[in-house]
Amino acid sequence: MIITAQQHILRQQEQYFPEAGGTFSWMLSGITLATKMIQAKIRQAGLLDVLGSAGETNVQGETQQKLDVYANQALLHCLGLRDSVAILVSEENEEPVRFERAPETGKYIIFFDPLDGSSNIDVNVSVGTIFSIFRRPSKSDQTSMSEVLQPGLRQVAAGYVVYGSSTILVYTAGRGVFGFTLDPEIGAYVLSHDNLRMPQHGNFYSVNEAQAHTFPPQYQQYLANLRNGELGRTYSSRYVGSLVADFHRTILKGGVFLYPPTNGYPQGKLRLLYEANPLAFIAEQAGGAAIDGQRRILEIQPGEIHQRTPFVIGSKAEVEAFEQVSQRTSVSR
Ligand code: P6P
Repeated sequence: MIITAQQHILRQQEQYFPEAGGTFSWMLSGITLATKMIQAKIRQAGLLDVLGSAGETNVQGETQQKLDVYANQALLHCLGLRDSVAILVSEENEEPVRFERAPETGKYIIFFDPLDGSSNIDVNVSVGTIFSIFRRPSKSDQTSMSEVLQPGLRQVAAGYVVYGSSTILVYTAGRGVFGFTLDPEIGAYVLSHDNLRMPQHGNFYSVNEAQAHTFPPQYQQYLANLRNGELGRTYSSRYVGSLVADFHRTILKGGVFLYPPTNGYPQGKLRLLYEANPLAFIAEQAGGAAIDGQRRILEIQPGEIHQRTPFVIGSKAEVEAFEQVSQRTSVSR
């Protein structure tokens, strides 16, 4: 008996968000539709003229790949058609996209990275879409950014799609984590990972070793401990260079992913609102943990929509081991 993502989301909504009256599941269907459009383009990338850059640079100053542009347009279009969406915040757009909707209709704010890791597309490495959903505060001043800059603890749902050897949607609505594999024959996401739990510890660590000499001392000490068996386990290094692929392996196999502060990215490279927050929500819902080196990612009060953060996410054992090293290192300084 197959359970599709739409059926599952409806069931979660009836059970936990009866007041949503179908708007929540209708909104999420906008995301699943857009990701099916994106994956169709990715699967044909080598055949259609979609490889290579669009010749533009995005607000991050990064060269926009054509598929970046397509993915962003697909999500803006599909979600913009959902009346329950009040504001969209995309990695590809400098400012939030606001829809003129009354607060009782436009109830949600959605953040997304439309195609994370897109520079890997040309070499056929997995890429992903990441999304994070908040309720719009009831009393909110449309012009201010306060309704947009909420801590991750207030997310109502979050998820990602990894476009890999298969296309898998993983999401949480605060009641566990569920994975769905796209069945190309029926064009539906089918439940494949029911109540996904992250192993309490793992045997993989995932970090860009080439930058290790520029990491702060506590990160260097921690990585040395992982390598020399200090945690009582042997580890292998795995680094795809595509956040969603590295995180998907971590939630399934356990271990830890890190993007520390570096000379090039003193605040870390990854974005708080549409990369760290959604993955942190999923990790904690699956029994894992996510910190910025000191604090829970979900407790950070954002200051601006594209802000970056250091990122340590994975199994409880590995994240707690980092916190212990970090405390010892700061005491000894
Ligand atoms: P580096 C991809 O560009 C990305 O934003 C994430 O998907 C990935 O985790 C990270 O950057 C890789 O960065 O500096 O190791 O190449």
